[in-house]
Amino acid sequence: MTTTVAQQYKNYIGGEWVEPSGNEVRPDENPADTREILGLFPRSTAEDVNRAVEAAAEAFKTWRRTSGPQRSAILHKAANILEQRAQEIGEALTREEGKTIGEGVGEVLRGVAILRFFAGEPVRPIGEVFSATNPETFLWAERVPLGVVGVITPWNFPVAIPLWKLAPCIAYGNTAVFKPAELTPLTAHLITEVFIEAGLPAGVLNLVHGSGSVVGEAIARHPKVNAITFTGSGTVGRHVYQVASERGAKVQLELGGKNPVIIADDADLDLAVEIVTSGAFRSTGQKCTATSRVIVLEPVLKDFTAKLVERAQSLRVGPGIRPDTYMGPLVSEDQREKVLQYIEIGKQEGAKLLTGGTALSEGEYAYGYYVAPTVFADVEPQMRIAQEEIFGPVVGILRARTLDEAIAIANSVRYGLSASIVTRDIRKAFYFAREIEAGVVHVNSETAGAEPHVPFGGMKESSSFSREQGRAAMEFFTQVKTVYLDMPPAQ
Ligand code: UN1
Repeated sequence: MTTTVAQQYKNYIGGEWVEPSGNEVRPDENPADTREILGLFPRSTAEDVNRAVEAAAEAFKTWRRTSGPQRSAILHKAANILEQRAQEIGEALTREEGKTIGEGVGEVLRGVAILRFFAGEPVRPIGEVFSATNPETFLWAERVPLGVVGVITPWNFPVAIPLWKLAPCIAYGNTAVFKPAELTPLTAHLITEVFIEAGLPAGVLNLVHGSGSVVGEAIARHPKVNAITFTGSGTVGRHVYQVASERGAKVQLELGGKNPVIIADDADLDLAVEIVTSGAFRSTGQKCTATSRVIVLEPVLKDFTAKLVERAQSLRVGPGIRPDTYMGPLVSEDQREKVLQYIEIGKQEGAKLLTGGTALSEGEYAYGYYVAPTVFADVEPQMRIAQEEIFGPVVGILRARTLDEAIAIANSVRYGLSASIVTRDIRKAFYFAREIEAGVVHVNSETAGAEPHVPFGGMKESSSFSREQGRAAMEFFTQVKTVYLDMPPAQ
């Protein structure tokens, strides 16, 4: 890899690529090979946020009045452009975030599906008609936009998550100030290009690069930002919630998870191993929906554990750009440090390290943030590695004597995002679906993954009750106006 002069990128405000107010920049590095710098991105200031919010507020005046079919046409066009650029943008995603090329291109195609779903929304019903007490009254309730929405997104799905926020935001007539994660600005830039090419009017989407503590904070505090949708860590999310809700803004949070898979004593163990491997190690475990606890019924504990360890050891770890790689690097040095610290904590707590547990830094791993797929056994429900989100390729095995005990363990965490059971017994599946505290429940499939046309979100500390994606997205991105229209007396 030779070092070339990195391109300097800009913000996109009011329909133009603009220089940030300051001159601080941040290099965007490839976590699989840190010698590669993908670009230099602005570390913007509150002044840049202010410009973007003003542009979004100005654009809202006309965008809210554009017709549904018009908005629909732009989103359909964006979907087609993104589809044409899937390979290119998928590769950029892999080089920037580290996930495998299959996952990178797959995520872009998922973005296409998200855009297509939300392209349909402006031409579907947006309200209800009621019968009023007075027969001369025409009474309806309609969904209207909120205004300027702050869209703050994480690095782990740098195409899908921005799109599943921006597409409904725009579809329902709002305008956006988009602050992507500092670790993945290039994909945010490319998504913005797609919307521009699709003919989105100036000011409807504004992109401001920079840190959470400066740019995110300024968005949360800005009086003209009517709503904020945030996906990221619990600590930051709660702070955003406090700051923004205190001034009366609407806030939506999608936070962490500590997602369990229960392996019932009748489970197909090969299927169970595939479900856990994919859930725990795809995207290097960096999904809020990743599997991090496997709760295994005693009769199958020994067999399942042996098979999982064998499978984890067989995974090809390497740069995501190589087609045969199963698992890429962690996204950054900080994330790798955090994961390695949790591995130490697990060992100190008395969990048994069965495989992995170390950074990989020799040979082809020398310039990347790699950690071997890691499996712990003898994990107890109250251990920190069983309670706290690790966000890396680490999975812990817990034992249970009964299904009730397994479900009680599964529910014994602060989070409630996704959960799965592997069983052939429909009674167990049904009982699990009823008792588990999770916003997304799977039976015989992995904890990660989300279809674009159905509600997505968690219970307990995983979300703020509102759901993303599907028609459920409308609840956050709109408000209700009820209109009583009385016939005036005839002249
Ligand atoms: C998925 O499992 O494919 O940040 C989606 C996250 C979640 C999205 C997960 N909000 O990982």
